[in-house]
Amino acid sequence: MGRNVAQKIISRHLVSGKAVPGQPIAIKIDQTLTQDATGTMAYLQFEAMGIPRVKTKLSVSYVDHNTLQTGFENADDHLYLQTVAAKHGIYFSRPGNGICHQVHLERFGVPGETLLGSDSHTPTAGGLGMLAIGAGGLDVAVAMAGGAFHLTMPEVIAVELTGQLPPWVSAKDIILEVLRRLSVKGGVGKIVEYTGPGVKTLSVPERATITNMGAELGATTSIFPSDEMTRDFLRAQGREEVWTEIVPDPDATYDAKITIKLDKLEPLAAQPHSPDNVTEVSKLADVTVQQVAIGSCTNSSYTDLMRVAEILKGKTVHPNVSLVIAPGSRQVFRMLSENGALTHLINAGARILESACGPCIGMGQSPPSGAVSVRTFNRNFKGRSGTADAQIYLVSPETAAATALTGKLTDPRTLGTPIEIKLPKTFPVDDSMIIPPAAEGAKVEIRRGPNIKPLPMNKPMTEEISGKVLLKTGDNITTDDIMPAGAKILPLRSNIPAISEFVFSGLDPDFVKRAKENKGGIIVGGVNYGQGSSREHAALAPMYLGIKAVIAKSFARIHKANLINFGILPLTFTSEADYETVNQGDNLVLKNVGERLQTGAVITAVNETTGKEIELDYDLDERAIKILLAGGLLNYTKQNQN
Ligand code: MIC
Ligand code: SF4
Repeated sequence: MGRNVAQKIISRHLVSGKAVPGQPIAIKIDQTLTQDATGTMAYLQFEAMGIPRVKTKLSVSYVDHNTLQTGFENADDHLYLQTVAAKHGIYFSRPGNGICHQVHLERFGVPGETLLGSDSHTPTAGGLGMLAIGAGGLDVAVAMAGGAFHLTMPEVIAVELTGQLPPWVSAKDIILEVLRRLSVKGGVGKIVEYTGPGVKTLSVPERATITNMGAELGATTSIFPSDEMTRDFLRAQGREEVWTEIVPDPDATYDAKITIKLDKLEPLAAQPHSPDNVTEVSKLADVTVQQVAIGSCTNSSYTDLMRVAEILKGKTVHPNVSLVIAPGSRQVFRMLSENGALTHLINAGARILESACGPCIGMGQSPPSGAVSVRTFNRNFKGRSGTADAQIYLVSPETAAATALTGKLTDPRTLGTPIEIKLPKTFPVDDSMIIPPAAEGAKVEIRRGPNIKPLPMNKPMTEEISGKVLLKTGDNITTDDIMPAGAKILPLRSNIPAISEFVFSGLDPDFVKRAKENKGGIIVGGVNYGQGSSREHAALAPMYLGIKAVIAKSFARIHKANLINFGILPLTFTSEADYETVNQGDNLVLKNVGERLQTGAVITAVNETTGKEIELDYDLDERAIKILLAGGLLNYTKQNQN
């Protein structure tokens, strides 16, 4: 039987299990990436494993999230990351070199290989035909140590693209259309593979915009074939030798298929506060805008920013709009500077930021109270911008630039004659901001400033889990809700005792106090609990506060894996109606948990407050159960070493 692109790469990397949807599998990881906000924990975990040098083909550590350096914390982290990378065989991309996903696409991605990254947007490299998956830092540490990555074999669904994009409609509009159709949970347990004649009309950076935002579908990953377009891009980056063709067999099958007619697409926008709340930009012409932000790992490539520069050339930003632009990489920045496009941006009144995540993760540029901010980013969760009541819209670079000029959400088709920006034949390559590892790691001394605190460990699971329901949430709770980021909290990522003071702080400022008073407890959630970021701090900090279990209607993939890795039991309601019977403050008792997990029996929760009993389910394979019983993956790994 014919195979699709995802199945081909998985079968070449399969270490255990059968590649049948729903079955537990393990795959070999060729490359890893980390970024600084998740990386410090990942490397502390790697160090705890006692392995001198990474066993992957390539591992890269990027610094792109925490670059504000408002105190010593970020800089301490950077020094730790640089020295730990040099010691253990990891390439180090210095702050200023760009956003991990953009740089990885330019300089390191290899079609047909596997990439595991401690960032949910790692699937960006799927634009190159790589099987690129986001995971918690601990899973990435295990991969660096040579361990396989364990996951549930996803279904592979095809998104067939036909026709060609009309003028002023761009790759961002394609992924917004996919989000409109599939929703933020439509990709859970799935790989999204792009097929059809429309594929060859899209360049690698355009494909990468689409695979990047597959994270917002909750998908395991998204992938394009590796074809002549891929080869062109790699050639232009001086890396043609890593190219191989990977296309689906003519008789390849998929578990489901949707079709998008590119010629029928219009400029789209995701409205507040969810990436799947999508409508046509033309319907939003009345929305007055105070801020426009262009950049992030979704839309900060050379072609994206050149389009913006062409639109803004010779014009001035609307007097009521603040326009900020962050180029995705130093390569992009340099090209804009050398060809004069940067001058157009500056002349138009843009505020140019360094090449980093910046406002996407709330590191500066929070909009004014109640403001509308139009962004080319990938997430518009409430509060993520740093302004609790801001309204964030997600759009293409063309729509963002048009909007910056008028001060209203503007359909770029109103701009008139279309602009055409071609991918350059050669990109200027300069890897001097990527530091190769030391030849002799043993000689490198690791620098640990006061912000680098030791890793807290969990205890093995107890047979009885009991405690208060400390919080009951609604559906689609994000990891930004659980463990917020932003300029105040992000610098504490290497200091779990300090960062745990902010768990659920946006949603419920008293949560931490309650958790401490009760010495931990249980959280109750709705559908798709933990969507969004890969940050394991959303599991690690609750673990530190004594959270023993999360009972939800359903979970997002990465967050569920992170809960397991840190020994927090993820359970689901056998009947969703039972969600209604549990209230915040109720006391729950779960008996014989370990025994039940091992025998596959349902777990019963006795609600001591109401006297009611409810049944709880779990979707955990044998390995996950062993990890939970051990109190997390680090304990489990240690037990298995002895
Ligand atoms: C994000 O976009 O939320 C982040 C910040 O890149 C996260 C990682 C993190 O929280 O450090 C992600 O997407 O995984
Ligand atoms: Fe950085 Fe934003 Fe991309 Fe996350 S989504 S990696 S914060 S640019």
